[in-house]
Amino acid sequence: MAERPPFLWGAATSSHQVEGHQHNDWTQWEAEGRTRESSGRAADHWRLWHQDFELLTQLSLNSYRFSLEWSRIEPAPGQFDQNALAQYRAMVIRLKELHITPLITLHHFTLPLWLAQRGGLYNPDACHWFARYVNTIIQSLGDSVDLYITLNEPMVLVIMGYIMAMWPPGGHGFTRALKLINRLAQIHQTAYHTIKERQPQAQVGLAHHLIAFEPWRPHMADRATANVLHYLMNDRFIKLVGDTQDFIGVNYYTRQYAHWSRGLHPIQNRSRGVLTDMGWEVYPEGLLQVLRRVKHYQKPILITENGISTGNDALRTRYLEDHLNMVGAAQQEGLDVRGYFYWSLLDNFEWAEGFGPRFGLVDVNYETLERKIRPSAYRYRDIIRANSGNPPIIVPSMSQ
Ligand code: IFM
Repeated sequence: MAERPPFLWGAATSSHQVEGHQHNDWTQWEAEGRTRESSGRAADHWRLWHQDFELLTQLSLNSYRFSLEWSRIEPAPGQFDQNALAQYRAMVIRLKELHITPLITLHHFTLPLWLAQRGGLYNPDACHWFARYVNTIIQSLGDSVDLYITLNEPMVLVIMGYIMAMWPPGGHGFTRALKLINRLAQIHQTAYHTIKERQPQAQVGLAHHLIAFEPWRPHMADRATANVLHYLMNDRFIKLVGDTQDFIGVNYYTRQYAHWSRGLHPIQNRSRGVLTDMGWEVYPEGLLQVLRRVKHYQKPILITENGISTGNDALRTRYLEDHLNMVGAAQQEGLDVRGYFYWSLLDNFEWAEGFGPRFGLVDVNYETLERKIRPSAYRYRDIIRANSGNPPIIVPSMSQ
């Protein structure tokens, strides 16, 4: 029998949120004053990645999820920046030396400016251009990476950028946005085949943002609305891409409520339970609920993001413990959960919200760029160390 791959204990970041020094559709959006702050040098991970990778080791992580910045790699159509590719290659090599498995995201919300100026993802050639970029990466990284996420949270991208106009490109067209969902599925599928042709052993999937939807009241109409929301926001994209995903990537953060009178606009309940600094309800049971819902796809599951924005690190510790307990419970029920990536390794640029929300296992001083490992990260390390054996995950008590 093939040996079971080790559980992936990880942390995640994305290029625009930590690297700094970007030149893409988001930096343009920021320059237009559409965000609280500009990303600027962010955590300067582009320069300080060496030191950040040492943090991964100190925390006993065996995997790191990060994204490649398309605008850096292909600053002009068809022109690939060899220095950028060389740096990403060096990053992957270093991770392997440290026995850390890279999980690479190929697209995490940002677009090169040249593509944004040509209609962005609406351009019928976007699919072909993305495949060309992916092909270049596969050639450059070769066999050293065998875990890929093509798109991060496609439904969030559609809602925030193309329906609510809160992110670039600032669209409001509902019907057009629905078409974009199909386009994104096509972009993913083409990228999936591009990778698999060159590297059949690679495991390729997406990171889906899944919300635990519940009816506001135990009322038939609210229950029906919750089911519609679950279908449209959580399920539809997973179904659309079907078998072109080798695992289901789950990004889980919170629960939201459905009220029939609000239609497709779910409600955040701000008067119930503990809230994060972004006003999201902390609801660990929701993680188990969404994991149960993806069970029927019968694919391995990776929790590709789960985390909390808070200035109260004791709350982060509790969050980690409670959510990891849910992962353990899911495994006990027979769910094939193979990895957990805390969002985020570092404090990061939280899109329209700027640098205010603090998600990091590691505190970043944006004046000095000094990194400081938070106590919650040490607790995470201790849980990892206590779980070197087979699943299910067990969260040991603090004194053990
Ligand atoms: O910071 C984001 C990330 O880019 C995508 N998933 C949710 C995170 C927290 O909002």
